[in-house]
Amino acid sequence: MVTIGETLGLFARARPGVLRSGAAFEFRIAGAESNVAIGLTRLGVSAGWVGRVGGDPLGAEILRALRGERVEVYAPTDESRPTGLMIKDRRTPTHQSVSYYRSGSAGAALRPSDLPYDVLAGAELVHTTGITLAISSSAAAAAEDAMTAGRAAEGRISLDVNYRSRLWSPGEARRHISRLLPEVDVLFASADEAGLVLGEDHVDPMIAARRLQATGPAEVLIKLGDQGAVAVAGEDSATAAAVRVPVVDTVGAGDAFVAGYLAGRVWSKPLEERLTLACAAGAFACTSEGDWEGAADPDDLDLLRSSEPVRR
Ligand code: KDG
Repeated sequence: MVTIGETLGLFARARPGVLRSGAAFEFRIAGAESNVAIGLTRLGVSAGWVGRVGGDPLGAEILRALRGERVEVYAPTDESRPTGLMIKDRRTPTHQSVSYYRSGSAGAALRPSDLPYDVLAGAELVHTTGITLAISSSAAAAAEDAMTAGRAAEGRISLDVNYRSRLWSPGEARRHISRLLPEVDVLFASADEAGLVLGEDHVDPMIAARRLQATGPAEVLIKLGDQGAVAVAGEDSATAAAVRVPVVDTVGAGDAFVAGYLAGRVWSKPLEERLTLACAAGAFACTSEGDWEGAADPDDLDLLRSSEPVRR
């Protein structure tokens, strides 16, 4: 599996409170597509990430962290641009807000000539998100070329809508994503994102999944957060309840869900099992801080069924 997108340096407030001088921050990295790649490698599926980083400490940390998670990295270092940055403010224990400092970043300068075409030709699946389509026209062109290369080699294409209102308008997102749907095999969306792409609000999730399927993707997954998820694949359909967990941080749960589903696909699990695995992986990611740090390995998923607080 190969994912394509921008990975950012991330400064996250260590404790809830007002953002003022003296506030303590933790330094991490984050990016929807590399989160998915890590989610896959944690589950034991080999995965690569394609991007571009600046020749700065943030870029170096991205390369180190992804390689440390056994992700194959295909990312030139751009000495003339900074690595993009994200600041996560936590005003209350349950409320986070994100500011991006990514315009003109190395990641946004990703372009088709950066793509490892030989690797894409051997990939079982190429995954990207609406974020990569939104950050710049060259990154969107790279994502679309990667999709074309993956398809030409009979790989599958996976797209997570991942709408970010700070990056583009609903109309821009709808037009761009709708144009690509005939080329997509597996589509992930939240209920709101499904409505955005369909141009209709409050559509029943299963009906939305079938309507999206009619536009191209054979498999459509609608993520419903603490309500679970629904899926259609060809004629099949499935629903799964959310797994109840103590929630620490929900950011990145959607990426872990995607990784769980795609891992189930590689392992040729039936639709219902793929969806159950996706929900378990998404839930597990909520139990720790960070956009990818809580991604589950197969043993972790057993913990969701265990009532023992300490294993010895
Ligand atoms: O899905 C979580 C991502 O949104 C996060 O890790 C950072 O890629 C990111 C973004 O652009 O918001």
